[in-house]
Amino acid sequence: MSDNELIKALKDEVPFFQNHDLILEEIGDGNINKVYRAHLDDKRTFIVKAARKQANISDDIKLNISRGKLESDYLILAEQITESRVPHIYYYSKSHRFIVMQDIGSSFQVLQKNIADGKRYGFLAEQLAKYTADMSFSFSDFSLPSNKKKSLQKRFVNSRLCKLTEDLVFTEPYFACKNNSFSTSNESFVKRELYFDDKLKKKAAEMKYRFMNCPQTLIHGDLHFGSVFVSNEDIVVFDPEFCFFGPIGYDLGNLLAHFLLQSVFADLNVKKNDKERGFWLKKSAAEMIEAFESHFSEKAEKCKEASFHNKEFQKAFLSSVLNDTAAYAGTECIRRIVGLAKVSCFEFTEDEQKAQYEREALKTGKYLLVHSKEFLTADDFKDYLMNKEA
Ligand code: SR1
Ligand code: MG
Repeated sequence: MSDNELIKALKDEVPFFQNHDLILEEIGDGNINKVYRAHLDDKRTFIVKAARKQANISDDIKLNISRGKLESDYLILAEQITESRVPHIYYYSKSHRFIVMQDIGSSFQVLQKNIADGKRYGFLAEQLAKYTADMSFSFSDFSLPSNKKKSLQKRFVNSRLCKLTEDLVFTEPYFACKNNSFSTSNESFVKRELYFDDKLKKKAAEMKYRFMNCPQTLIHGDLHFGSVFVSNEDIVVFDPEFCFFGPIGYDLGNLLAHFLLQSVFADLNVKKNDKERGFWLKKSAAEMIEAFESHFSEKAEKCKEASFHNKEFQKAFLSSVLNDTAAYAGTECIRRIVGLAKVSCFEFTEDEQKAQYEREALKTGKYLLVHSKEFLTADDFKDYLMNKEA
């Protein structure tokens, strides 16, 4: 759909756009959608997200344009659970497949860019933990009646985007796939450490299977630092188009990976005097997991379902969530280095710096994936993170 066709559809369909002039300013630089700020003639602004049939990042990837429906449904539910730490949804167009949502304003910026620019936020770890704990608990069997959970699970079947994750995160990074790219000097390193490491490939296959067969709760499905806005006091989570009922540890693991991808960059001192920032990033990651553990256990202790009121069960459950968290942090680190969709905010002045960064981030990802079963409590993450070199 062209911009003019979109403007026409917006004015025809959205009740509060009728009788207004509007201008669309394209603001999105994402991989698979077009995102605009709509300026109305009365000075109000809204965000409009239009699904594209193929990914911006690769013409070979064809997508379903109905995915915005699940994204709006997730955001409507999350608004209630998370005290509005998501944009408000005003309208979803079934016929033209666009979403009209709240423009949260210029006091919020994308976390990924701000973290890369060196900003630090004392509240970040706690708010990310609270968001993931509140969401994952509220849509799990700890909280929902069995039949309600199953009908929601059915509603949030997101086959096409899950398949994209299955391919891009769990399959392609582990063989010489045409979508993969990395520094030429790392060719033999990647072959040895990824493509020919059978133990690693087995673990990646296990985590893929678990991603496909573990409907524990409604997850965001792509919760990286580019899916979070931050202001001086708050976060807002957005872009949950990959949402579905999956393993609780997937979102938390993705967040952990992005703390680590940033800290590896900082620890290598690519920008001078960055070591202290690397320490802050690892400390924040450890605090996030500790806060998640305590929020989730606190909720589980008060859960309504009597059979889950068992301390030993709750402890074991949380440990398995933390095993998944470590493993999915590992798969996310690996795919963001060799796979199709990279983290775009890192700048390197020399090729060897970039190659070294890739190797360190891959070693980090591998360690977490292969040793995931050793991460049973938040303290295990703290020990690892606080003693981690690069
Ligand atoms: C076709 S690229 C898709 C990737 O970008 C999104 O951010 C997701 O991470 C997805 O894997
Ligand atoms: Mg996205």
